[in-house]
Amino acid sequence: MMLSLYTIVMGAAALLRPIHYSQLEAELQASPAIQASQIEFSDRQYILPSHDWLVSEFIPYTLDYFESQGLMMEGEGMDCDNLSRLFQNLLMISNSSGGGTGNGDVPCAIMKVKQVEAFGGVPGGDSYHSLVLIRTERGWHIIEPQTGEIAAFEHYSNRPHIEWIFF
Ligand SMILES: [Ca+2]
Repeated sequence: MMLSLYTIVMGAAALLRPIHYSQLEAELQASPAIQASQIEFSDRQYILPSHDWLVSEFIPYTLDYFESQGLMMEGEGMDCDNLSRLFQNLLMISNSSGGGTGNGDVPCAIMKVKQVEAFGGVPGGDSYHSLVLIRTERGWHIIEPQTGEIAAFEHYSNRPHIEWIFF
């Protein structure tokens, strides 16, 4: 089977303003459930993506991309951590396609949690789960890459069960 790669371009209008990792770190640590040792940044400088672009263009593109490539949950080689990383990497490719990587990476992290409460179509229980944490101009949000569901991080019920956040 021939797999084709197509990308969605994150143009200048989708990138809003620079933000330093220290601010991102401080915002996350404002939550009593999150310690500094649980957060790892790869860069110093990030740039916020447009929330509207994320919701109306990037998330639908990603779901369509997964489907078009036959990428679905199958064994440990294609499960929640893999789909989360693919989401993050597709966002990185979009930034590169738009020529914006010189301004920084998008603050999009892989988050490992114990999925105590259900979210985004994934049932609760005592299993570990991976999903995406992202900062837009409207604050912090979590995204379930399997379904595209997005919610404000402040309302995320599994916040006390976060293991780590990796940007
Ligand atoms: Ca895996």
